[in-house]
Amino acid sequence: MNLDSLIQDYNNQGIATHNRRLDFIQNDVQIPSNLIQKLKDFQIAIPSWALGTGGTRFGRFSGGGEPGTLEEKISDVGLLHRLNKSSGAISLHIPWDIPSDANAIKKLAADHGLAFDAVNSNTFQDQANQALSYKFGSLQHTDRAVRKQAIDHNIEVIKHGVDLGSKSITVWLSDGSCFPGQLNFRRAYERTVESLKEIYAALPSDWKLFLEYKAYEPNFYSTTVGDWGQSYSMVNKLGDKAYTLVDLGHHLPNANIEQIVSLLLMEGKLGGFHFNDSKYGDDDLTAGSMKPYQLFLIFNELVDGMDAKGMNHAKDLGWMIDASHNVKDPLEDLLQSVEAIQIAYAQALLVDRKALEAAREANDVVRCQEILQGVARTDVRALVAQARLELGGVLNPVEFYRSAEIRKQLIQQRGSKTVATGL
Ligand code: AOS
Ligand code: ZN
Ligand code: ZN
Ligand code: ZN
Repeated sequence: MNLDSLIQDYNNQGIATHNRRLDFIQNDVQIPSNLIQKLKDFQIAIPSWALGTGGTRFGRFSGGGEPGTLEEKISDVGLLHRLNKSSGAISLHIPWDIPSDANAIKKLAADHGLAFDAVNSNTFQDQANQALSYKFGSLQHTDRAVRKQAIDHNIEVIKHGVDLGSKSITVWLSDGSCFPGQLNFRRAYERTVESLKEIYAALPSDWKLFLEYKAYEPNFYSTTVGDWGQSYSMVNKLGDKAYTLVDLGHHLPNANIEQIVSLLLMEGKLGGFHFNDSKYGDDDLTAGSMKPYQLFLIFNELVDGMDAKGMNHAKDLGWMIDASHNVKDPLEDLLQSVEAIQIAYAQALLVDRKALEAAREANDVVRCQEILQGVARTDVRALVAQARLELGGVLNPVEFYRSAEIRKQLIQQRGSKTVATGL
C-alpha cells in the first residue's frame, strides 16, 4: 500500500477520537476564528544536519537508514512534511550540502513541496582542500588572508543559496579565545565587523543576513559574537538587511530569552530562530522537551510584538530548528520538535491580550499569571492536529511513523551502517 492510502486509513481510524477532542476544546475555550489558518500557514525549516543521529565528542551511535546525499536529505524532509505539512523548508549547510546540480536539487525540493530557508556557512572547521586554518578564528583572525578566505567562503555560500532560491544566510562564528589575554577583544570585534561588511556587500537586495550569537563553545574564555548585545551592535553597523538570530541553546543559564526576543523584535532586529531546548548549555535537545513554558513565553512575546508591528507571523521571521540527538531516531525527534513549536504558537494565539494588558496596567500580578498559565495549561494538541488534517497531513505523525515502520524501510533502502554528513 502506498503512503497516501496508509495515511488515509490511519486518519480514518483516529478521526472519531480526534473530533471528540476538538469538540471539547472548541466548547471549552474561546478560539480566534483565524487560529487554524495561522497554524496552517506556519512552516518550520528543518536543518539538513539534523537528519542523521547527532554525536557527542564521546561517541556516535548511528540508527541506520540515514541520508548520505543531499538528495536523500531532501527526501527525508519531504517525508516529514508529508506527515506534518508544517516542515515545508530545509536549511542547508555549506560545504556539507553543496549541490552538484542546483536546478535538479531545486526541482527535487519543489516536488516535495519544500523551499530553501537560510543557508549556513561554516568557518568553524578546516576543510580538506583549504589553504589556511581557522584554528585561531575566521572573520576575527589576526591574519588578513585568513579573514579573506572566510569572507570568500561566505560569499560562495550566498551564491549557492541564490542558485537554490534561498533568501538568507546564517553566519555562526566559533571565533573567540580560550584563555585570558589571548585576544584583543576590541580588535577581534572590529575585524569581525569589517569582515561582515564585506559579506554584507555581497548580499542580493532581497536577502537577509542573520548573525547568530553563542555564549561559549568551542572557545571557553570568550566568544566574539557571544550574546545578543554583541550581535545586535554588529548587525546595526551592517544595515537594514542584517538581523540577529536567536538559538535557544546559546545563552548562559537562566537568561530571560523571552525578554531578549521582545527587545530585538521591538528594535526591528530580530531575524529568526534556531529552535531547540537545553538544560545545561548548547544541548540541542528536542524543542519543548525541557522548558515548554519558556517556549510558550517566547511565542507569547512573538505574537504580541509581531502583531504590534503588523508583521506576518509565517513570513517575516526565519523559523528554523537546530537540534540533533544522540539517542533518538532523528526523524521522530524532528516531528516532536515541530509539534512542540506549533503547540507553543497555538497557545500564544489563545492569550487574551486585552485582558492581559488591563491586568498589567492595574498591576494585578496574580491575574497576569493566571491568564498566561491558564493558556499554557490548555491542551491544544487537537487544534494543531486539525490544522494538519486540513492540510492533508497525519493526525499523529510520530505514531503513524512508527506504525508504518518508516525507519525499517529507510534501513532497507540505505543500509544499517550509514553516516550522515553533519555534526
Ligand atoms: C552552533 O552552535 C550553532 O548553533 C549553529 O547554528 C549550528 O549548530 C551549525 O551551523 C550547524 O552546523
Ligand atoms: Zn544554531
Ligand atoms: Zn548551537
Ligand atoms: Zn544548538
